Amino acid sequence: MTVEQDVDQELAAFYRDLDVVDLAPLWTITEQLLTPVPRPKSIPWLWRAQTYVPLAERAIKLVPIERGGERRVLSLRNPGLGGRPYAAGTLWGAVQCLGPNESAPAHRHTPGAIRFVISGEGVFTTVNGDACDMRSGDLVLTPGMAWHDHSNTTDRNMLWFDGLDLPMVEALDGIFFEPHPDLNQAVEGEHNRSERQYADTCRRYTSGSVRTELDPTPSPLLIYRWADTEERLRQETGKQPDAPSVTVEYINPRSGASVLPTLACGVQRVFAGRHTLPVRRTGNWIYVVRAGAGHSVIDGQRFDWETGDMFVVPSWSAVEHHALEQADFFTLSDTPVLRALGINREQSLDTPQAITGTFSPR
Ligand code: GTQ
Ligand code: FE2
Repeated sequence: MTVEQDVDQELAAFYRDLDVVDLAPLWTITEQLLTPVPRPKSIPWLWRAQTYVPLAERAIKLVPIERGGERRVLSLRNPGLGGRPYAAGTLWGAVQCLGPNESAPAHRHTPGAIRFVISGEGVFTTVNGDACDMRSGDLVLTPGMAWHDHSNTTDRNMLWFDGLDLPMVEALDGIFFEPHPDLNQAVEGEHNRSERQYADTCRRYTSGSVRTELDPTPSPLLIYRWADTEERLRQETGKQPDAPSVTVEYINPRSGASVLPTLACGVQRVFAGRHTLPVRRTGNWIYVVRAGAGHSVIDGQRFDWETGDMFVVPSWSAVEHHALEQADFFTLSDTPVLRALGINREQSLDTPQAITGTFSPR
């Protein structure tokens, strides 16, 4: 036996001895752990309205909403995450639906949630006694540990997008959940109380910087109306008439921080026939196509979209948008956490990406 074979055998025995006592040698895994740039497990993916709307309607026919099941929700399950029901490593995204005169039971939990209505009206979400009417284009907040339930008082189905920080809170081992003692909580007074309290719209949006310190107090304003969002988009367009797109972020009117401590919401409008240059950003992003048609290129892959489609841009993927018709994206990201931790990064690229493939949804 040579000296080298001797050493090899000793080393193999050493690795076995480490393994059986649950110790791992970093030098063999450094490159998987400390990657030069983020390597999210979630992959760019898209869900078409054409596909999910009929399935949500089947769910309304087939599956009642009851205490225990709590919600009729189809989660966006990213195929990169090994079967976990998350849109991205840190974000929950889903389509929730209610049939005529149905309501989803009241509960509360540590994960925070936002709702964005793509179309329809007639549902209100009650948040700590404040009934918030939900109409097309509106954003409704249900901050962590706020009691919430959803009620459809009309004779029509309604669908909306749900976004939560559930996977992030799960990763932090911080999940708590409580059913409300009553099936539905009492509505206190007139609907849309927070909207009347914060009637001044000027501090609900920003196109510039957002307060970066993590603010554990959620926004006291629970509903942001599409008419106000659209007005702010119009003002931004006036300020940058030649830009291919304008972006606004919804903010907490009291502090100037993101709407929830963990979640940032925004709207990006891309003008007809225009395209943006690629950008890489940390944080995971879900895009909901509120209106328009076109395509986006994510890490070289082309994703065609139209109204109601939803897609995921994982951290540090290069993304650019091409609008055939004027497009409005609602966006959800975990950016506030990256901002607060000082690890938020962005890189602009100055040429469009070469397209290496086209996504074809199942
Ligand atoms: O509406 O309360 O999509 O608790 C996931 C968890 C929605 C909700 C979701 C929830 C809800
Ligand atoms: Fe909930």
